Amino acid sequence: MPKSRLTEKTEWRNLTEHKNEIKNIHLRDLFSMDPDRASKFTITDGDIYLDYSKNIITEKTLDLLFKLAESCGVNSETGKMFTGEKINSTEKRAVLHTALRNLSGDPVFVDGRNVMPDIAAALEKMNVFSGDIRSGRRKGHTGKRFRNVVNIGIGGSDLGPLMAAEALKHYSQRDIRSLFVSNIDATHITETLSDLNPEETLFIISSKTFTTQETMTNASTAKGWILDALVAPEAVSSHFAAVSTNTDAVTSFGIDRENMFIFWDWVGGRYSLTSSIGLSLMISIGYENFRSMLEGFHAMDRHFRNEPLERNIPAIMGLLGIWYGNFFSAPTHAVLPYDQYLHRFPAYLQQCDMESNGKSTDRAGNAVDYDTGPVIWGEPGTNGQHAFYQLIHQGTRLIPADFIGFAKSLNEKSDHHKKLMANLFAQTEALAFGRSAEELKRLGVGEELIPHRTFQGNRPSNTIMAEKLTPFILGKLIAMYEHKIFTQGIIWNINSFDQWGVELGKELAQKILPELSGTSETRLSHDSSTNALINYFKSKN
Ligand code: G6Q
Repeated sequence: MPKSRLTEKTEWRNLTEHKNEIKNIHLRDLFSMDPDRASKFTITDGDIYLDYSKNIITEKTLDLLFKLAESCGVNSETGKMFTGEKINSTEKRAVLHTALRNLSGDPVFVDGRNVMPDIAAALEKMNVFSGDIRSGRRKGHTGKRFRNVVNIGIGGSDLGPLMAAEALKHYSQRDIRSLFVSNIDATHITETLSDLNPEETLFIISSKTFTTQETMTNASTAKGWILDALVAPEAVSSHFAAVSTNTDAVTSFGIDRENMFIFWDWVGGRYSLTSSIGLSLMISIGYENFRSMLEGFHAMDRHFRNEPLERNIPAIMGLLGIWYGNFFSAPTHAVLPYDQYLHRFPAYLQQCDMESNGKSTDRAGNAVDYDTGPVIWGEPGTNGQHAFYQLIHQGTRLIPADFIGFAKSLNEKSDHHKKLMANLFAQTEALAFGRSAEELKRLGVGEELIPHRTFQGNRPSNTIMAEKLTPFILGKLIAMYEHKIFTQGIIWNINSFDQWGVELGKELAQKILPELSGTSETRLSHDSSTNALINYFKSKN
C-alpha cells in the first residue's frame, strides 16, 4: 500500500523514532527524575483539573505531538468548524453543535444566514413547554398532571438525553419520572410502560429524520397504548410531542405542530444533546439547570478554540490518544467515572467517539494505512475494579484510561466518598508505578508467587477532577470529549461527522424484514449462513 501523507510526515516519523527512544523508560523513572512532573503536566481550566502526568511522555513527546497537530492544521480546522464551513464533506453539511451553546452573542452563519436567532427561538420554545409540564399547567387529555416523560428515540436521539438525565438526576424534579425507550425489542417499551398510567404519560418522539425504524415502531406502539387507554383520537395531540427536522412526517403521525421542536441538519445526532433533543432533559432538570449545562459546554468550546495547544485540554487528550493508538498500538481506551451518576457516560462516549472516528477512509477517499478510533469502553468505579481492572493491571495489552472524579459527593454519607476517591487515586498510582519483585520480597511474599503478584506498572492514565458534578461541569466534560474526538479526526484526516455504517444497518434490515414473514417456499438469495438463520427463525414461528 502506498504510504499516506500522514505517515510520511516528518512529524510522524519523529514520533516513531521518539517512541523507540523512550520505550524502556518507566513512569517510576520519569517521576523520580523530575519532582515537578505532576504540576508540569497538570492543567486547571476554571473548575476542571486534568492531571496527565501519569502518561508515558516527556516534554519532548508533547513537543513532537504539538508539532504533529500543527502540521495537520488542527487550529485552522477548528476555526472552520466553529464558523460553519461544510466540513462534513460526504454529507455536504456544516458541523455546528457549538452554535447551539454559543452564549457569546456573536452571530454564526450557515449559507450566509445567521442561525443564532433560530437557536434562541427553539430554546425559548423548550423553556415554555418544559415549564408548563413541570408546573402542571399543561395536562394530559383527562386533566391529570404528567408524571412520566418517555423519550422515544435511538442512537444520538437517545444516548445524550439518557446519559445526562442520569448524570443530573440530583437536580431533577422528583415527581416527574424520565424514561427512555430505544430498542425495537418490544420488551423495552413493554417493560417501560408496564406500571405507568397513560393519563399521566407524555411521549417525546425524538428523531431527526422521523423515519428510523426502531423509533417509528416504538412511537406507533406508544400511540396505540394511549388510544387504547384513553379511547379518544384527540388524546394524541396532548400526549405526544416531537423533536425532529421532518415536519411532514411529524404532522402525518398526528402530532400537533405546536408540540414539534425543531433542529437542523448541521447538528449531528451524536452531537445533538444541546439542541431540542435535550427536551426530555430540560423537563427533568428545568430551564435554569439546562442553561447552566450550556454554559459549561460553551466554556469548554471557548477553551478549545482559544487556548494554545500547550494548555488545551481536549487537544492534549486527543494527542495522547494518538500517541498510544498509533505509536504503542493500544486498541482500546477506558473511561472510568468514579461517580454513580455518570454510569451511562462511557456508553454515551462510545457512540460519540466510535461513530465519529471509526473510519478507514480519509477525507479524500483513500484507505488509511494507520489506526484510527479506538474501542471506547468503561464502567463506573469501583465496580470495574472488581471486574475488568485485572486486565488493565496485568493483562498483555496497554489500555490507556481516563479516571473521572469529584472532590465532593452530591450524597455525602459517612465516609463513602473518601473511600471512593481513595480507590480512584490508588488505582492510578498502582497502574503507573506497579509493584516490583523487590517490594514483594520485602513484604514477605514467597518466591513462587512473586511472578504472579508482580505488577509491571507503566500503565498510563489521565485523571480528570472537578469540585462536584453540576450541570455546568457535565457540559464541560462532554464538550471536552467532543473536541478530543475532533482533534483526533483532524490528525487522522477522516470525516468525524458522517456515519455510513449506521445508514447501512438501517437499509439492510428493511430487506430481510418481509422475508421473515414469507412462506417457507420464498426463495432466499443471501449467503448460506444468512439463509439458514432466516429459515431457522421461520421454522419456529
Ligand atoms: C448519530 C447517528 C445515529 C442517529 C440515530 C437516530 O450521530 O446519526 O445514532 O442519531 O440513527 O436517527 P434519527 O434521529 O434520525 O432517528
